[in-house]
Amino acid sequence: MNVHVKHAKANEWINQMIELANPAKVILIDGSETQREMLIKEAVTAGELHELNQEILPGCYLRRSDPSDVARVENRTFICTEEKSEAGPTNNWAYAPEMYDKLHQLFAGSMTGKTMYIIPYMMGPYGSPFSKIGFELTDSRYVVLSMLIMARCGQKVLDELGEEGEFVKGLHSVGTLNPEERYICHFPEDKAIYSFNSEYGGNVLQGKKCFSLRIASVIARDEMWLAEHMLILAIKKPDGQKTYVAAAFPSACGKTNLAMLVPPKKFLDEGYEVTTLGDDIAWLRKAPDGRLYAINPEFGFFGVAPGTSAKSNFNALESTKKGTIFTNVALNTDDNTVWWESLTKIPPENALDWKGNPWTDKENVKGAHPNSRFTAPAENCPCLDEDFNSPTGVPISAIIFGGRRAKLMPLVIESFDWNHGVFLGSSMGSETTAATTGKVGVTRRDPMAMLPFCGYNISDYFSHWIDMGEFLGDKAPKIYNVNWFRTDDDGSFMWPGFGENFRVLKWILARTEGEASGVECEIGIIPEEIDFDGLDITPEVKAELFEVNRELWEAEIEEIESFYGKLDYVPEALAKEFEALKKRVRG
Ligand code: OXD
Ligand code: MN
Repeated sequence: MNVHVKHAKANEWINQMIELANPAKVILIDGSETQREMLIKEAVTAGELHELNQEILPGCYLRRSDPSDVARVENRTFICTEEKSEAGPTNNWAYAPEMYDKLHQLFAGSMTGKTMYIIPYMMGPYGSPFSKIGFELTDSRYVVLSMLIMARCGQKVLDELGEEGEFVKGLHSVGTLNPEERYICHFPEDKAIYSFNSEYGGNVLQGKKCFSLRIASVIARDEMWLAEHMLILAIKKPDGQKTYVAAAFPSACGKTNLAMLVPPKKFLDEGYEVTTLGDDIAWLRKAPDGRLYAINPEFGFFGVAPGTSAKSNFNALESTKKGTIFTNVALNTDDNTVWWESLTKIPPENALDWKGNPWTDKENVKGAHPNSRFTAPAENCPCLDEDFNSPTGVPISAIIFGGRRAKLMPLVIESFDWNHGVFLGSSMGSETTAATTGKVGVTRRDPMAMLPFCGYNISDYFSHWIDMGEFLGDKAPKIYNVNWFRTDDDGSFMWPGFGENFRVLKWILARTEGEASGVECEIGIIPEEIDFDGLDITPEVKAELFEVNRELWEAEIEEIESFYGKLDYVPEALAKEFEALKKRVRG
């Protein structure tokens, strides 16, 4: 078996991998519609995909995964380098030569009797200085069909690669799905990714977390840019002027909802509009005009289905109405469509649960897995920004960090300056919910929402952020922290969230234009006034949303101390910020 691409180095490596995995057949993914349709047909015939009602959901399919393979596996995700200090204390580290030996044993003959698909893919728009190319060699048709949604793939990518271009190597095999021997491995020094024994998107759609965050963060450090776990959105003012914002939130904080937010009617009537560039990842670079520009390297949305409804996220739901692969949702057998918790108030009468069993005990059994997903083409999104494919990207005026903090963080604060903003990002935390694994209500430190995604030592990553501030100088975006999840004494959310979050964006927008005032407090700048017009909340609640409780901040300082204490080092600029915070809180 043998394949030929024009790029000599890529060709050599691909053929080595073919020899190693020993597939019966090799298919190069060319990005054509004919080939995609053939693969869908084969997948349906093989029982890998279930064809949904093509009148209601044209081009849509349902996939049921192995029940043991439904989420990212952080404990089986490795950064493999020569030195442990490269990976740092927040990553699982493996000595690269040893891990290569292990993987080469696992992959030897792993595709015997199967087909290897060679996917040339590009993260980022065609013809863009931001974009990067990879190959994923996989034995899964589901992965191929998902990658065709999530990334730009095929001959056009090979054309961009040419004979000398750089590329990231990627090998994936479904193996036996044995969770004990599951490996999601990154070799930043060789720009290589190996995933074995999983077929879950976050583990094996290598363009996403593996390349666009873990490997790209290392490339970004070396090339002086940022690869971040951020959505990108645009706010259009009634006069037509657009401002772009990037925002990082840990998983389960409503990132996709914010990315596709529909402003309250009052603001729509005034002529405001929000458009979406991305819901998960941003690559940000200094452009010739000195400002920070961003692209979304992805081509689709890999969103959590439960909780998505016409009310919570109309645009996300619309995005799933054609050409979408649903994974681990319930099947409505009355009309052969899909269902998940909160899609509608009343579940379908006749349905199969995500495992494919008749769904009878609706009280105690979930119809859809809590991490069930839709893999939907971005171009379906009704509010997709017109610059989604722009090779130059969009200029970012504000960076927002956020998390779930029941009592601590105000609705919004602006950082005093770039370094203080980096401090806010570096120390940010989010309280766990039932949807994430582990204990409920525990604060997990998740700096810049990158804890599971930073491909190198987190201390160096913080230093890199500080350096980026210097590099951007006075053209650096302003940095904010938001918290939609503040609760009252009964544990109820005080802020309505969803579309109403637009009010916070509007204040941020005004700040970036120097048109709104703020008040300095211990932890940052809070709004003097925010547009609450038409919102039914009491003055007490309004005040409480911005309250800074010194006792809680004292406890937070201790937690940050303990988190910083686990790092290899704290960059001087951040240590200074931390000292300044302590003084302000205690002063
Ligand atoms: C995701 C995640 O799937 O962050 O995007 O977990
Ligand atoms: Mn994510």
